[in-house]
Amino acid sequence: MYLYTLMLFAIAGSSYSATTPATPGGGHLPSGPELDHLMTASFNNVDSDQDGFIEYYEFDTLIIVADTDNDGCMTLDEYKGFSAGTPAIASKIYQHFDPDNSNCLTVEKIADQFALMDTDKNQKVTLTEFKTYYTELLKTIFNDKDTTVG
Ligand SMILES: [Ca+2]
Ligand SMILES: [Ca+2]
Ligand SMILES: [Ca+2]
Repeated sequence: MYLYTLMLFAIAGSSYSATTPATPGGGHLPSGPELDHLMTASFNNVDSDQDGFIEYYEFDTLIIVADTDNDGCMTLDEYKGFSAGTPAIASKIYQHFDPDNSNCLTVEKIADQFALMDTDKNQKVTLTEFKTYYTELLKTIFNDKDTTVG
């Protein structure tokens, strides 16, 4: 477990270096069944009443549930413990939402993401809407590294 943690720190610390070799569970962009499983698991994480829709309050609850020490901040470590993705993916997603590296995601900071997911604006996010959002999010995050060189 300790070694595993160290390895993750190594991955996180080198995410901007040249192409990472395909480490099992590492920082590659998931695809196919792996991606589908990740998105469905993430959706179910947030859909706390399991009715097949993410409602806005459930989106708020995501931060509150993941904030295990109840200090109002979801830190990167707290997010990793909650996320369905690998720690490497969780780190990238977290950094995307925390560009100023405050290590503190609040309900307010992610509130507008709900509107981005809910494309038909009926105040419910379906699994299909969620998958569309998540796919775009991962594309954005994993293409980022190509544009930081210059
Ligand atoms: Ca729900
Ligand atoms: Ca916290
Ligand atoms: Ca909707």
